[in-house]
Amino acid sequence: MTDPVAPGREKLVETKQRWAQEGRLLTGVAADPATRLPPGQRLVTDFPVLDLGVQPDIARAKWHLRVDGLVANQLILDWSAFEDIATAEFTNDIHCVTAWSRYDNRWRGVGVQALLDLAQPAAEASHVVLHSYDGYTTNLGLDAFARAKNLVATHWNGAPLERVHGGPARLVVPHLYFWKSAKWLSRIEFVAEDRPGFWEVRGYHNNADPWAEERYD
Ligand SMILES: Nc1nc2c(c(=O)[nH]1)N[C@H]1C(S)=C(S)[C@@H](COP(=O)(O)O)O[C@H]1N2
Ligand SMILES: [Mo]
Repeated sequence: MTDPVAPGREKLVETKQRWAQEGRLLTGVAADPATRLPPGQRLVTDFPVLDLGVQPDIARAKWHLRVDGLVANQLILDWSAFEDIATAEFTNDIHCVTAWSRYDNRWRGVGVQALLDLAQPAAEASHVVLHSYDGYTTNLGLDAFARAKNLVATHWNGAPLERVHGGPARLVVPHLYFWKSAKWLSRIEFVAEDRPGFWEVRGYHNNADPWAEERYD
C-alpha cells in the first residue's frame, strides 16, 4: 500500500493530530445550516492546497476509477467512459477543518447518483471507503455519500481539475469538512461496516459536519 505521507511530512501529521487532541479552533457554538459561514471558519478567496506531500501524477490515459465491494455491478471506468457521463454541474462552498472556507466553487463531473445507479449497492452496504492514488483513505456513511449534490469532479471553475487539487478526478462532498473530499480518487468501495480513514483514525471526527463543528472525535 502507498503511504500518503511524504518523507519530511510526518511533523505535519503529528501537529494536526495534536490539534485534534487539544481541540484547536473549536468555538463550541453550533450554527444553523442556513448560516453560510460555519462556526470558527474564515473566508478566503485563494484556493489553498492541502495534502500529505504526495501529489500523484496520473495521466488521464492511464486513469481508472473502480467502484466495487458490495455492489451488484462492479465498475472500472476509464477516462473516456467517465468523461461521457461527467455531466453534473454544481456550485458549492468548501469548508476546511483548518478554518478556511471558500465560496462559489463551480464543479463539473459525475454525480454520485449516476454512480449509484450504475453500480447498484447491495442492501448490506452501509458505508463507503474512498481510496486515492496517494494511498489516502476516508470514510462516509452511505447517506452522507449519496447526497444529491456530491460529485466526482473533473473540472473546477471551467478548467480541468489541476493535479494539486486532485486531478484527474476528486470527490466533492460539500456538506462536510473538506478532508472527506478525497483527491486523486481511485476507488469507491462499498462495505457493510464503518472503516475510519487516514484522519479519522488520527482523532478527526467520523462525521465532519462543519455546522455542528465536528472537527475532532
Ligand atoms: N488523496 C488525498 N485527498 C485529500 C487529502 C490528501 O492528503 N490526499 N487531503 C484532504 C484534506 S485534509 C483537505 S483539506 C482537502 C484539500 O483539498 P485542496 O488541496 O484541493 O484544497 O483534500 C482532502 N483530500
Ligand atoms: Mo484538511
